[in-house]
Amino acid sequence: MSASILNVDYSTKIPNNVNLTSDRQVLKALEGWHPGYLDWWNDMGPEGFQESLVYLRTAISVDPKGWAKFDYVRMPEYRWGVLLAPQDETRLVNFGQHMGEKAWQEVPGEYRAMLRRLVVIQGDTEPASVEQQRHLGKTAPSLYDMRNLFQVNVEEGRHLWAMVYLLQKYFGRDGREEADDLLRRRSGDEDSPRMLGAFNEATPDWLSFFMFTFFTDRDGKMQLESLAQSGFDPLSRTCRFMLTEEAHHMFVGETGVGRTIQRTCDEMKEAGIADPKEIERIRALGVIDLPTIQKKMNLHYSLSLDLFGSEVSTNAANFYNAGLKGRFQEMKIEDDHRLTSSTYPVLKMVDGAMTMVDEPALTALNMRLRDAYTEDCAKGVERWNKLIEKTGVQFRLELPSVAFNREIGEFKNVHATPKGTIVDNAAWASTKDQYLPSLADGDFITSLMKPESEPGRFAGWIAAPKVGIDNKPGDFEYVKIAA
Ligand code: BYC
Repeated sequence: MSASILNVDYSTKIPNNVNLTSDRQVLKALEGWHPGYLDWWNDMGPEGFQESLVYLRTAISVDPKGWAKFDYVRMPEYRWGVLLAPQDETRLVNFGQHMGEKAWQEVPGEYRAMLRRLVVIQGDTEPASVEQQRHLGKTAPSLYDMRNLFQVNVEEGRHLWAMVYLLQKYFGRDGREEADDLLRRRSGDEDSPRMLGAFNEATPDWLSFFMFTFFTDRDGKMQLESLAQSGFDPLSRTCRFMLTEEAHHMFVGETGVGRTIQRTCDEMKEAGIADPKEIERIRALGVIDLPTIQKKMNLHYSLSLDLFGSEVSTNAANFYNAGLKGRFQEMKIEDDHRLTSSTYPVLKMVDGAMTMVDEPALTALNMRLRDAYTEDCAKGVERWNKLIEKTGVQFRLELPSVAFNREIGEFKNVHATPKGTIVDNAAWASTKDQYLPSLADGDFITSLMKPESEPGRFAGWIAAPKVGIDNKPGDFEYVKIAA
């Protein structure tokens, strides 16, 4: 593979590895969109830190082994680029009714609307998350964490660019309109909200941010993996490179929650508190008690499950049949990749009871992806449990039932406890605060969110990381805060 495919052209205003200089029309369209993007970033991006120098990685290549360069950057000057994984000329459509055809380099006319919708939904989540997290810099527990937040933010910005490139290049005038709308909608706005539920929720504190990057970015991973299977090759190549960036976001979430847990358990031991349910005594130590961490987890997991859509979905079947959106790791699955006659077990509400029902595999694709997601989440939760176990504290975190706190799909009209018991409205109303963060829990967590901006120091509720970013020493100044 030649270096020119892997490396990024930084000589143009919009860094890219898709040869934009010889694609004048698209370059012009993207240059036309650029000022609006910068206005959006300045208005809706990290509040109060736009002038600060942040030690960020920037992609300089799409080579999996060495694509990033680290340096101090002011975020509005970050070089958001259009980067696609290299093209494989021999690639085929690998599933659905067009299986075996050459992968498409242009949008198939009959699937234009469907494909545009998938690209727009994916694109909409990226700026939404930046909006949700924009106020968190002010309460960062360390410069290390602040830098990680900003890294996640600029890369979500780049993921928006990735989708906007597809819209501008392949969808003509309506693609341009959609690209403008991506800058118009706002997370949580009453009149013009973001498209998917979880992206209109608040991210009020750093524990929420870590849970979001663990659970919601992991939905991103599953969805991007599925879109990376697409027969529409530019979408596949775009998503493949996005996935390499996504890994760091989930790392931030997993280690962030892990370090919170570590600190709580260490402080409990130090104070001689054995019972994790002694919430008031534990909180008095200035750390977040494990039952509250469980509640935050219940909330973010259930919000993220909603992002998979309905368990049984003709949309999902159509996306698959058309060859636009595959299954998680489609090529590792051994079957006919058409799913014309197979079935898949789906958990449904039947006569008021949760029951496994075999559904046609084609319409059960959202359920299947969600199952893979749950499995992936469970592994991370087990790693957190290992941390707790090592400290000797007796407590286990558990993913709640998939019926718990749902707004989309089979369980949207019932109330279920985290254990999966269906309860009536009155029982739900009186016990809900045991399962989900209450206002008082939120106030307590907020009270801990005091910024710590001395290099090498960490707020009292969170442990230091084991290693620095880019192997930097513990007291490295990850953000030079502008006065
Ligand atoms: N909220 O057949 P259904 C990420 C709508 S995260 C609101 O059940 P379908 C990231 C649906 O649009 C990954 N509406 O579901 C993470 C449809 O509307 P229409 C983002 C919802 O279509 C962190 C109707 O209900 N990427 O990257 O099979 C930070 C019936 O739909 C919701 C993608 O999601 C909801 N939760 O599946 C930054 C990939 N769920 O058509 C970034 C692209 C469903 O009747 N999207 N609806 O008007 C898709 O693959 C699918 O559209 C969905 C929904 C999985 C989202």
